[in-house]
Amino acid sequence: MSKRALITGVTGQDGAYLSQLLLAQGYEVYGSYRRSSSPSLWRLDALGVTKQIKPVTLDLLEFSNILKVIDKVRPHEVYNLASQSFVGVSFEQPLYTADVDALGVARLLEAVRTVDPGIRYYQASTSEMFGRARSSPQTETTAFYPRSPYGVAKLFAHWTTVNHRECYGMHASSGILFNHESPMRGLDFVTRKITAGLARIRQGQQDVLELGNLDAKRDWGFAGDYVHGMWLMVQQERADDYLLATGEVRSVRDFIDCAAQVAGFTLNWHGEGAGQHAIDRVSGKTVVRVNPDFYRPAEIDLLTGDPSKAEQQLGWKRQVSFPRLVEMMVEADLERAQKGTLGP
Ligand code: NDP
Ligand code: GDR
Repeated sequence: MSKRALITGVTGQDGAYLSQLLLAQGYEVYGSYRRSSSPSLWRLDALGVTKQIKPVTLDLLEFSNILKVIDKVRPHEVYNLASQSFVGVSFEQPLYTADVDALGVARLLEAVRTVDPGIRYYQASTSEMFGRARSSPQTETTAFYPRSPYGVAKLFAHWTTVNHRECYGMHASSGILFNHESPMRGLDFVTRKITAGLARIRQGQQDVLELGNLDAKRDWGFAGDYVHGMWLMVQQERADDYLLATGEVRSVRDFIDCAAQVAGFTLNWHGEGAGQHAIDRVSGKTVVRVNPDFYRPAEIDLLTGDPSKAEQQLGWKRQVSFPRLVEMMVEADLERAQKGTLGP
């Protein structure tokens, strides 16, 4: 008998890659999405999995809806990837973010516990919980200090997951994942904003790319590698918390330079702080500039993780290097821009 999995947030980046992975392993995959007049299926379409997924509507704000879905599907494994995942938006919508990302997780865990506490559960936790981290690189035992409503909400969700494991004996794991990107990344996140922006500029569809803090440093990996780590966590005999990261640090400016090179620009940087801008040596045009409107009320300067525990205990190893990740993203967006499918 094949295993049955329920993936919440199936329409997102990770939902698409995880669906592909589980289907390839012979799982029966139920994918849940929020009810809307036109659900966004482009990622599932791009990976060719839309028709193989059994769709169910589930909103983390609605307990009775969650309970009914868990009872109907009776999954062996639940992967909770649904969330208001944009840190920037969480400063504007802190209560909504807390309702979905914090209480929504408590609702889901309670529904699972009510229907069958034997169902295995994965929680999509985040490096944002470390925030103003006290030591670097971060590990599973580094103290948390979130710096955004998103990080605070995710920390509640993390501890709720740990608590359900310890209080009720549930097989509930929390994956503390650092930034992971792909050609399926949402257009508001900085990596995709850069690759899509440069591709549009190449095609004459955009004049200049405006960004916020170029000095922020992150640990960027490939989403396909990270969903494999999620699956490995759920397969362990005992549930636990694991951190997935690359251990490599790069600034937003490093990402721009690498992406610009793949897109055929050679950038020279000028100015300081909010006056920073990059000019393409060949065309003499300003390609990138800072717009302080994209600064956040509280920033995290640097996050980087040590994935040793996951490597040793799960046998997890990321496959895609940083330069290859950037190349994949830029090439995909250049192709989309050429076909006119990149959107505004
Ligand atoms: P996305 O933003 O691409 O996907 C989020 C998904 O959640 C979408 O399918 C969205 O649906 C759904 N969603 C939003 N609100 C609700 C709600 N109220 N009820 C049900 N579903 C909802 O995120 P990613 O795929 O990048 O990330 C997956 C998970 O991992 C998220 O929880 C994120 O916070 C976390 N995470 C991500 C990291 C990353 O670098 N990508 C790193 C660490 C953690 P819709 O399509 O309708 O908007
Ligand atoms: P992050 O990702 O906040 O780390 O959350 P994001 O790509 O939004 O920002 C990364 C860094 O880039 C800086 N930045 C900008 N960010 C955006 N979005 N737009 C800009 O114009 C811009 N300019 C500079 C940001 O200030 C920040 O320092 C992601 C999400 O996927 C979360 O859900 C996840 O939990 C974490 O990664 C780990």
